[in-house]
Order: sequence, then C-alpha cells, then structure tokens
Amino acid sequence: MYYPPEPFRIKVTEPIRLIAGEEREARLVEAGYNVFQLRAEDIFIDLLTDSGTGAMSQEQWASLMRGDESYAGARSFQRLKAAVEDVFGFKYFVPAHQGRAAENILTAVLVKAGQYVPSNMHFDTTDANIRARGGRPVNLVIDEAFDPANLHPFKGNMDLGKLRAFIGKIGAANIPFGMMTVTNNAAGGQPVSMANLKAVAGLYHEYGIPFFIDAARYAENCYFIKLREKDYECKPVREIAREMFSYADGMCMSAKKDAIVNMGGLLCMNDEEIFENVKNELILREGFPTYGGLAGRDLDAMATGLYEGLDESYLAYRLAQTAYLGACINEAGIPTIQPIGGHAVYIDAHAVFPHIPNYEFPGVSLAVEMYREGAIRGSEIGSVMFGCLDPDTGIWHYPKLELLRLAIPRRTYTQSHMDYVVDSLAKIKDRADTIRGYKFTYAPELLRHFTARFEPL
Ligand code: P71
Repeated sequence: MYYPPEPFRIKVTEPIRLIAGEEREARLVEAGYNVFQLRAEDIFIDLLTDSGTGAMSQEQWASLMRGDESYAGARSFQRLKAAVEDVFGFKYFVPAHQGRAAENILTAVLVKAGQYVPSNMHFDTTDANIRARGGRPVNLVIDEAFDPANLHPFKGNMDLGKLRAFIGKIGAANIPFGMMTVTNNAAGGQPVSMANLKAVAGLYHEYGIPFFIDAARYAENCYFIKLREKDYECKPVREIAREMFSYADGMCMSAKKDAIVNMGGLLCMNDEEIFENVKNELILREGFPTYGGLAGRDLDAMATGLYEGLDESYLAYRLAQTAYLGACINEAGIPTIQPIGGHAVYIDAHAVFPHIPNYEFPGVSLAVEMYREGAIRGSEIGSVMFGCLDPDTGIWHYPKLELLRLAIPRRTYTQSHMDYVVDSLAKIKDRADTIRGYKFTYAPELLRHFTARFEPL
C-alpha cells in the first residue's frame, strides 16, 4: 500500500496524549457515550471531522497578519473577492461564518414551507436548514451509492431518471432550487462526474429551476474527475473547477474543508435579485456583506487557502492518504464503502456488528469502541444522524447505511497515526461479537447527533 511523502514539512507541533484505559472509560460515561461530548484533550487521534481541523500553511498564517479589520470594504475582503471570482466565476458573493450560515441565508431567501429541494444527498446541516424553513429535502443519488461494495467511480452521481420523475410529480413551481453535494459526504465522500453534473444542471434548467452546488469538497471532487473521467486527465484542476461552476447558478460552501481554514464559508450566485435579498438577510444574521460574520484575517486566510486547496501535488497526496487508510482497514478484514472517498473512510458498522440492529445504533457502538480501544474519535453517520420521523406518515425512517466515518483533517496526521488507527480497529474486530448496541436517554429534534446522550444496552 502506497503512502505518498507529504508535500510539506512540519514547522509547528501540537502535543497529543494518550490517557489511560480506565480514564477513557470514565470520560465515556460523563459524555453519555456521545463522542461529540468528549473533551478534545482526552482524544489521541481525532477523526471526528475534517471540517476546520486542518493545518494552515505558512502563507495562510502570514495572511492572518495581513488581515484588514475595517468594518466595511476591507482590503481582506477585496483579496477574497478576487480569489472567489477567479476560482468560481460567479457574479456575486458574500462571505459567511461557515457552511450552515450560508445555507441558512440561502434557505431563508428561497425556501417556502411545503417546498421541496432535491439533491444527490443533502448533508445534515443542509437537510436541517431546509426543514427549519418548513421545506422538504429530497435525496436522489444513484442506487449504487447504497451498495458499499459497488466500485462505481462516481457514486455521488444523481439518478437522472429519479430527478426527472420527481420534478414531474412535484412540479417545478414547488422546487425553489435544486442542489448537488460535491463530494457526497453523507454516503462516502464519493465524487460526482462532470457529465452527471452537467446533465443535472440541464434538467433543472429545462424546468427553470435554479441550481446551487454545495461545494464543501469541490476541489477533491475535481481531482477525482481528473483521475477518473475521460477527457479530463490532462486538464488542470483549476479549469475543471471553473467548468463545474459554469453549469450552476450559485453555490454555498463551508470553507472549513477545501479552503483549509479553521472558520469560514461562502455563498455565491449570478442572480442580482437573489443577491440583494441575501445581503439583507446577511446583515440581519451574520454581519455586513464585506465580512459576513468573519474577522478580516479569516477572509484573508480563506483567500490564500482557496488556491492551496486546488494545488495538484497537495490533492494527489490528500486522496492517496485517505486511500491508504482505507486499504489498510480493508486489509485487516473490515469492510468500508468502496471506492475509498476523498476526505474520509466510511466503515460499514453494520457489517462489523451484524448482531446490532439499526435502531440500536451500530455506528455509535463502533464510535465508542474506537475511543475505548485507542482514544480515537470518529463520527457516526447512520441512524442517529439521519434517522427521522416522516411528518406526513408519522413513521420513523432509517438511512440505508450505518456508518462510522473516519475523517482525515488536512495536512495534520502522518502515516504512523494512520497505522495506529488500523491496529486499534483490528483489535475491535477480534471482540466484535461481545459488543452491544445503545439507546437514547436524550435526543433533540434536529441535528441530534451533536447533543444526544446514550446508555449501553
Ligand atoms: C463534516 C461537516 C461538519 C460536521 C457536521 C456534522 C457533524 C460534525 C461535523 C459540514 C458540511 C458538509 C457539507 C457537504 C455543508 C456542511 C456544513 N460537514 N455541506 O462533514 O460536509 O458546513 O460545518 O461549515 O457549517 O464533518 P459547516
């Protein structure tokens, strides 16, 4: 298995420590067995998320020093504006403090109660923001996405037949905008092909439906296109990105992923009227349109990070590191979603614990065991995150996959950290049949994975 040399060397370090097994046991009880409730200093390898957890470069730290903190029209905003225009090519944009803030503004401006927003798959915050406005998020990804072993190269693709049938049934008037999430985080960090994205845009536009991209991991998606799609192998990733966004009417983005900043987001669009409404909503909720809830230095670091996230030697290393972790986990006999995605390895928790049913949360069992075994933190992407009550029928729906995601922070961990994670998982596998499920002792209505508490069964 190939582990590429990192295209950087380490200038600053941050200590991590491995606390004793008995101490970990006590921390789990205090946290109500929800790893979101653990203290980060009690964790050795933190793979909870790749969001805002990456290491900034020397150029980004220099950008922080150059940050202009003027309330309006700051130099840092101008730098960000130039970078956003260059990388994405939309006419208008506002910064936001993170992805869900951009989603909040977008849904506040466009979604009315009872309307539907289709996507390949919405991630949790997008799903929740649509619901919070009384809207209905709808996932129309290809069926291959739900077969963990299927090797389709673009498992994030939209099912065009399902989308056409859906628009026909619901009517374009009830769809304020359509989306695509690149890469598809909810089902494996899987890419969308350019051909599919173009066809989806064409279909939305045929019905006059505006098309927004959730661009959190667009650079990783574009590198997958370069690696896997015919006619793109010789194209620079920056050109691939420009082509991708040329098909859309706008995008929202958590810059905490592919712009490699600790905090930041973007909302871009071509429509002037939407932009006017977005600005007014932004002023109410986030801040003046030239800072959008961020400090000037954050805007500056984001401008620099947008280019670094598109650097091809970085992207080659990034995807190879994730592929290495996935291949080693598979080698240890533990099934994951195939092919390995861009930012994370998604372990099939149901396959590891076939005796734990979805309503007893096998992903939570695996998250707890990883902490118990190695003080490693991953996140459940299964029935805790996506199980939901259908407002029309009153029936609980469970997602098709019960996953434990190991998300890799950018430029942060090395090969030996990855090997340690694999060793810990192998030990859990050896005692898998002794492990039990969990039940809620507390769960809020929306986004319950963050604050829920559990009890072992
Ligand atoms: C991720 C996150 C952040 C997160 C979410 C839930 C639990 C733990 C951590 C955030 C995304 C995302 C996509 C595709 C929008 C957001 C929201 N992902 N779209 O994967 O993946 O962005 O966090 O900046 O608000 O760990 P935000």
